[in-house]
Amino acid sequence: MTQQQPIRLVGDTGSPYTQKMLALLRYRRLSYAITWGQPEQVCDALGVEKPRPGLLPTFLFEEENGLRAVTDSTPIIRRLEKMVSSRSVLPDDPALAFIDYLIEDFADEWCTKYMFHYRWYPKVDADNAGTLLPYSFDVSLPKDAHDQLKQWVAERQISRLYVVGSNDTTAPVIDASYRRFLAAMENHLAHQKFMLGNRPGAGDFGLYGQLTQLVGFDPTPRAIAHEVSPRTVAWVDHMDDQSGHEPKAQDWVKLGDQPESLRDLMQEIGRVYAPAQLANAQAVQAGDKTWESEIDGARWTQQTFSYQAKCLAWTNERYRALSDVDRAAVDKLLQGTGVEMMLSLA
Ligand SMILES: N[C@@H](CCC(=O)N[C@@H](CS)C(=O)NCC(=O)O)C(=O)O
Repeated sequence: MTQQQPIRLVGDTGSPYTQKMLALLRYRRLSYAITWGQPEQVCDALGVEKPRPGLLPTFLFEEENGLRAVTDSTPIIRRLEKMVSSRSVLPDDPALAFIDYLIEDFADEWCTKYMFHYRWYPKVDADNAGTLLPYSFDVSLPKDAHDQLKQWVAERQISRLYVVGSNDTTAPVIDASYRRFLAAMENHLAHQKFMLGNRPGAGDFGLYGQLTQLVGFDPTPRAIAHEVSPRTVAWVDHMDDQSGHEPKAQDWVKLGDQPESLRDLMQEIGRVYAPAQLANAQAVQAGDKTWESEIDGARWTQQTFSYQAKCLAWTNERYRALSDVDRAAVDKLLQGTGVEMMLSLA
């Protein structure tokens, strides 16, 4: 598959998935052209059909019949790998590739709860985001328009906190998970530069995307990151541009040779993400619009998402596709972490 470069995309500075993909494009040395703005407007201007749901970032790929607008960073990463194979972010070793996929999924679907919660739940952060996001849409916005947009954005996003399950009951659970996640990162980065060795995988870019906001945009999670994991703060700056990193095949560290610290990260996935994914998938199956479960000893209620049930099904498909030897390597790492329970779907 070829693609005329630069690769075009539309996104926003305050969007973690936009930052995930920009850093990935830089690392992969794929030339790109980003338009900061709303994909709907860009699609309208180009006469391109809008993707549904409309999400940031939106890529504009040249296909046989012209430009096509495409969303969802995880499959887009795989599409880019088919276009250009060098400087891959997908480990060749299937067991390692599975763990990389798990980390990317956790970053995209759970760490984004940290991001959205801290952005809009604490007053100081909501005020910061309300002020800055309208300027991220238009830096020259006149004051009156800014005031109006600030109010509109803040009201809209605060009213959507329930979507990620952020409320008074779950706030301490999200906070405790974020701190444990950072502690695991601190420990792990003391051993190696990236999650699975000395070259970044798709999972690193997923985590990076969320952390650009947590460390770089929102004051409360930034202060926590500086307190709990200064290595993560420095890592975010490095991940931003890895264009000069020269990866070698042996830079992926086999699962059996990974430092013990990788397990801490797996443990956090098993502790919070696995029960959430299972409860959500059950709710999708039962046709329930919301679900409730116990996560980390507290009551958790949130809206049901069919997309996240698909994520769980994909993870299970990948797990089942592993050879016996590779599955045994994955099982050895995950044993006792709680992740196992999300890998037993028929
Ligand atoms: N799974 C998608 C998620 C993208 C996503 O949720 N983007 C957010 C912004 S960071 C969005 O566009 N949300 C819709 C909205 O804000 O209306 C991906 O990986 O690209």
